[in-house]
Amino acid sequence: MRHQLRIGAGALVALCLTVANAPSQAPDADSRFERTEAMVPMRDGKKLFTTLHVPKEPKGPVPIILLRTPYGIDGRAERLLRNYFKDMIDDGYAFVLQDIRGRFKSEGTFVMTRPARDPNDPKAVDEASDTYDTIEWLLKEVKGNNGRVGMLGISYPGWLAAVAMLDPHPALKAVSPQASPIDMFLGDDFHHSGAFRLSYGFEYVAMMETDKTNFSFHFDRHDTYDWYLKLGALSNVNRKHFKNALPTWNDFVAHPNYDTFWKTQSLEPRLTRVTVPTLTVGGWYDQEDFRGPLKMYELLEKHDKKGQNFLAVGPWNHGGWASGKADRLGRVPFDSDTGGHFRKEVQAPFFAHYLKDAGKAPPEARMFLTGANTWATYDSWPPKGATARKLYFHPKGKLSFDPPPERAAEASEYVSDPANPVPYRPRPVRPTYPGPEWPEWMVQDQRFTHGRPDVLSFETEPLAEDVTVAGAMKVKLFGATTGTDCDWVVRLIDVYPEDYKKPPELAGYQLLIAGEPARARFRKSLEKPEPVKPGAVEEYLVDLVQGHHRFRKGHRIMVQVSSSWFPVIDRNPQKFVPNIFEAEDADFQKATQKVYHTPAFPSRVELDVIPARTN
Ligand code: PG9
Repeated sequence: MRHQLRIGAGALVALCLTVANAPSQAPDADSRFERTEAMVPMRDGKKLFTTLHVPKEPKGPVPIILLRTPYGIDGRAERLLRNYFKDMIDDGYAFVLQDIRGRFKSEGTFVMTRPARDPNDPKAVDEASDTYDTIEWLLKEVKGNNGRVGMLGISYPGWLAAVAMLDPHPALKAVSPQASPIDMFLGDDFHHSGAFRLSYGFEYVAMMETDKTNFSFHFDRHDTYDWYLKLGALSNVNRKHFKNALPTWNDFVAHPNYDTFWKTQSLEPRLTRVTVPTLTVGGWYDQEDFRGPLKMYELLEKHDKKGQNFLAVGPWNHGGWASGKADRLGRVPFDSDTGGHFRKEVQAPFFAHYLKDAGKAPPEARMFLTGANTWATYDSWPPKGATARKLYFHPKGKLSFDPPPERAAEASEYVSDPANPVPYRPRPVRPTYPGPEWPEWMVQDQRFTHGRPDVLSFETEPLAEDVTVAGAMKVKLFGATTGTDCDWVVRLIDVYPEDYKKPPELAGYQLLIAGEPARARFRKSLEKPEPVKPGAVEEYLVDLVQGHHRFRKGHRIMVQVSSSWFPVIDRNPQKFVPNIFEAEDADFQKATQKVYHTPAFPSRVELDVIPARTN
C-alpha cells in the first residue's frame, strides 16, 4: 500500500534506537505523551521490544490501545498518533506498540502467521500467549490505566489482533481486526482459491524471512513481469534464488493443495465465538486481504448473541483508511473524506463505547457504496432482500439478462500461451513494495487488456436503470481446454459511458469491480486436484466474493475472461502436473480455451442485487 502510514507490510522503516526501560523522547516524540521503551518478558523468557505512550495529563483512568506488528515500531508512534489514532487521543488512551517475536528488536524466532499453540503444553507460545503476557505486564506497568485493553491493526497487525481475540486476556475488551487474512489458501495474500499469488508470495517471503528487518529483494530488471517470466517454472525459485533457506517458500512447495498445513492455520474453524466486541474492517479495493474481513464478519455473525459483531467496509485499498482523506484512489474519486469518516465516526466511537463506556455502539454494518459514492448503514450484511440476478454470456462479446437462446453459437475461444501471459496491470510491473502502483492496480483502467486476442470480453448494452449489487458476486463458467489443467481468470468491470464528464478522464473507463482466478485442477476438490479431460466441458465457479457497487444507468457491465494474470498469479503449465511448484519449464504448453454460452452450458455472472435506496 502506498499511503504514507504503513501499518501493514511495506513500512520499510529501519531506524536505530537504544532499547532501555527509560523514558525518552526521540525519535517519535509527541509532547502530549510520555514515551517509554521496554523489553517485555514472555512466559518462555523471551523479551519483546515495546514502546509505551502514556498521556502526560490524563483526565482520568485511561484504557490501553495495543498494536503489535512484524514491521518494526521504531519511529512509528508519532505518525500513528497524528493519523490512525488521532481521533482517539482526546478521549484519553495510553498507546502501546510492540515488535512481535523474532522481528526487529524483539527476541525469539519469527514464524509466518504462527499457528496456534498446543493447549496441553504449558510452555508453548503463540501470538495469543504473547499478547496475553504483554497485557498482563501492561496492566501492572502503565500508570493510571483503567484495566481495559483494546487492540487494532491492519493486515498482519490485524491478524495479530484477531488471534488475540480468539484466545483473549480477560482485560481485552474491544478488538478491531482490519484487513486481516483468515485463510491463506482460500483467499488473501498467498493464494486465491488455491491459485498461487506469485509476485506477492515471492516478494513478501523474501522481505520477511531474509533477516529480522524488512528486506527488499533486488530485481535486476525494471519490469518484474519480465523478471518472473525469465525466472520460468517455480522450481527455479529455490534453485536460482532462495536456496531452500526461506521457510515459508518451502511450505508453499511442500503444500500445494489444501491440506492440514493450511487448514490448521486457517482462522475459519476458530471463528465460532464472539469473545469480545469486534469491529472488522475491510476495503473494496484491498489488493491483499479482501476476502478475510468479509468472511470473518460472516462467520462471527452466526454466533453474535449479544450484538457485538460489527463491520465497516470502505472504498479503500489495503489499509487505505489509516491516514489522510481517502477521497480518491488512483483516478477514481469517492467525493468525500472516507478515511476521516471511518476514523472519527466509526473507529473512535467503537473503542470509546467499549473501553470508556462513552457514546453509542457503532452500527451493525457501515458500508461504502462504490459507484454511488455514498455510505449506507445496514442492520445485517449482506442486506436482507437482495435477489440474485443473472447476466448471461452470448456470442460476439454480448452480456445480457436474457438466457442463451436455442441454437446459440456454441462457444467463444482463444489461445492461452504461458510464454505470453496476460499482465494483471499495465507494464512495467514494478516490484510490489515500495512501488506506487501496487496499492492502486485494482482501480486501473482495464482497457489495457481489452481486445487482446487471448482475452474474451462480454459486455451489456448501456444499462436502462441502476443495478445495485449488495452481497455475493460469482461467475459460473462452462469451459473446455485442449490441455489437462488451466486457469480461468474472470474480471467484473464497470464501463463508464463515452461521454462521461465527472471527471472527463473517466470517459470510457473500465473500472475493475472484482477479479478472481479459478484453477481447473481444483474444480472438484481443493484437497485432491484432478486433471481435466481435454475438450470436456466442465463447470467452474469463479467466486468474486462480495461487492457493494452501483452500476449506474448508462454504464455497461463487462466481464473479461483470460487464462493468466501475471505475475500476481503464477502461470498454469496447462498440462496437469502433481505439484506446480515442482513443474519444469518443459511442462508449460499452449492451450485453446473455449467459453460456452448455450442453453445447456449457460456461462453467467450472478449478482446479488438490491432495489435502489437512499441511505
Ligand atoms: N498483507 C500483509 C500480510 C498479512 C499477513 C500475513 C502475510 C502478509 C500485510 O500487509 O501485513
